[in-house]
Amino acid sequence: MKKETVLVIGSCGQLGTELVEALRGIYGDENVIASDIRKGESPVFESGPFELLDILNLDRWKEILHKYKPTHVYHLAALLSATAEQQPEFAWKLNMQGLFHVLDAAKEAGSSIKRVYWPSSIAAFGVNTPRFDTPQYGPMDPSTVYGISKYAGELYIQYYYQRYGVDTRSLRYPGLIGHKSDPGGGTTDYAVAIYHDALKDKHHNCFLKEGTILPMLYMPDALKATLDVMHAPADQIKMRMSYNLAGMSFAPEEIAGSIKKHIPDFNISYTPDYRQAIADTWPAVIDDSMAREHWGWKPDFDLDRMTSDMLTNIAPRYKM
Ligand code: AKB
Repeated sequence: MKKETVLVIGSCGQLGTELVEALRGIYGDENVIASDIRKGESPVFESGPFELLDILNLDRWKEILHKYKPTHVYHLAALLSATAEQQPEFAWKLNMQGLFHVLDAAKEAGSSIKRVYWPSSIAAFGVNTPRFDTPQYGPMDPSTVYGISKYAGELYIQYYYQRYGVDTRSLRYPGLIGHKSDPGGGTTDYAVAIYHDALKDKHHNCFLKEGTILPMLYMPDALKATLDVMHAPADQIKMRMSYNLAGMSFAPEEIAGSIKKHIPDFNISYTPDYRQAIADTWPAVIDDSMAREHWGWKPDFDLDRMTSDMLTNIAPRYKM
């Protein structure tokens, strides 16, 4: 029987770095191939195979497929919401063409690529989506290129499942918060920077305004959800677009309040920029009951538990 070989595309980003580590713990270092357009600095990339891969380069993509014959592909390479608004044409190309390269490869490989994971986002929702208890199905009118690419991608992964039998799995991530690697180019990134600023300067100037409630998820929960949805038996995945997923929801002043419990003289100021307009089109609180019912999703972390874990883990970096 062929052993499982897992390929992670876009492995050096915030999620990829931690996912590669988690996958290597499950499948073995040599069986998880990390790949990205450039190599990340984390030691995790020294613990097993790493390949340079621009997913838009079809020849190189085919070379990697031929070399490793992956059974599971996690395709994470994308421009996030804020960066994508700075270069919308390239963002569309990367987010969509990259996905088609992966889906077409899975279609051609037949059953030898057993599963494909591709992340969607709360950015797939829009101003006409209910902001509270945001349902799995409802009005979807994303207003960013990133959000449009995520919604289109959701429809395409469902299409490849229905038409070609590609076993696609997907989650609509809220903002992801972790201490092992930094996010890049997202509207929710302040919720990571705030912890570093609190320890460094006891002050954070937030690019979103007070009262901007957004859904967020702590990285250990994001990893758990990703692995659980990929490992669930196919008959539990009863919905082939992307599952709503929730951990917690808070506004900047609430995360600041949670930090103040540990650092009483921490303070926050507000200078909203172009990212405010993006955040204003996103939901505040997600209804993830379908994920809970279908494959048993349940987050472990709330805001205060996350804050204490984040501060404990990043404090050593700022000790003089
Ligand atoms: C972003 O802010 O763009 C991402 C996301 C919510 O998908 N973190």
